[in-house]
Amino acid sequence: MKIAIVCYPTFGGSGVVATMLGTALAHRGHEVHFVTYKMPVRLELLSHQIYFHEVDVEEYPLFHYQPYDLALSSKLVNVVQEYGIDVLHVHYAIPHAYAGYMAQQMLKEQNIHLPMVTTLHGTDITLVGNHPVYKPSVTFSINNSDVVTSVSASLRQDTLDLFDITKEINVVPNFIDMSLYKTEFDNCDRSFMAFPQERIITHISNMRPVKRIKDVVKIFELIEKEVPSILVMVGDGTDRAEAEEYARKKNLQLKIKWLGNSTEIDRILCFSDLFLLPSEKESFGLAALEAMANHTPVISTNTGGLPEVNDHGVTGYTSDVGNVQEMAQHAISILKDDDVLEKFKNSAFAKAKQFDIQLIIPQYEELYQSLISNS
Ligand code: GMT
Repeated sequence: MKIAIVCYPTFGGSGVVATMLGTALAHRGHEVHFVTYKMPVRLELLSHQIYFHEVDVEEYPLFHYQPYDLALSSKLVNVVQEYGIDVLHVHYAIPHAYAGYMAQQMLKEQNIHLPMVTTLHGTDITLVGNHPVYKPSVTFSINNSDVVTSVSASLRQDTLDLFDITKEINVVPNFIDMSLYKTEFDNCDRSFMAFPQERIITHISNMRPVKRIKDVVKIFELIEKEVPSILVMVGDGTDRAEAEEYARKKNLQLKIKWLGNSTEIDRILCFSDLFLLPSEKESFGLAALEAMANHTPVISTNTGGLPEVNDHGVTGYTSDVGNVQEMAQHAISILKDDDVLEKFKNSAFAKAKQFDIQLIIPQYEELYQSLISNS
């Protein structure tokens, strides 16, 4: 099949999922065309099966806001005409599903039918999309997609609760390529990061308010009093400065390493003992799954789709949003005992296997195929 994928190319879960999906589809023999404004961060290899088409938005003094959705829909029309695309898969509803719909309408005028799959990722529904400014367009784009998928059962329910949806929503969970991870538990080299007696705790996110990164520091503050440990903070965003300031006030600056954005997520997770994800909202929690694939148990909130990934008492623990005391107690119970830690590490890895890419990609292929056969 010839598949066009639209996504955000930055450090965000939806872009990472779209990039992994496209790469895996190309390995399975499909021709994949990424259409976005920048090369996706995790798209390392351009092979003859993978194409990247950059959406250029012309600066014009009259425009206070540049019309990206217009440029994207025009680019889609050009790519479909030039490469004979069979199916369009847009990740994140805003504005991708809207631009995809416009491209479909323009192509219809030329008797070209372009079926569209829209994957809902989370904040496009629970935060931004739900805002009255966007809601009518998001509702329209979802209802007019040929197939709609959501990355968790919880996000499916949120979508049905928040919008007037007439379309069926298929749950296709996020995934991970387990062939990249070792099957035997193996401590990666941690000597350059921490002293031998210290546990390594990690958090990875885009550090926006929804991630509650000050809670990460507060949880660590409590853990560190009981278990010698360091905290590795990966990512960057609006809330980083305030959390750093809090850490300084609490004299934790020597115990916390702020690494900024990184393309070496697996290398970092490989030497981690615990992953913290105290988010306000999380439709799935791809970072938690990446941690688990690296034998790292997860302390998270019980919001959104997180309980579908993180099994309470098995792969880690889940708590109510903001309950830093309980999250710290759970973390300490895992970290203070080598045997308990190893048991959690192994269970986290076993659960991650349920989300192996090999089990999920055929679900997308089947959806594409059904659309192509019906056109
Ligand atoms: O909030 C983020 O981390 C980025 C955001 C995105 O759309 O790029 O992530 C959302 O999609 C991810 C991939 O499907 C999910 O794993 C995240 O849980 C979801 N984030 C939220 O719902 C807050």
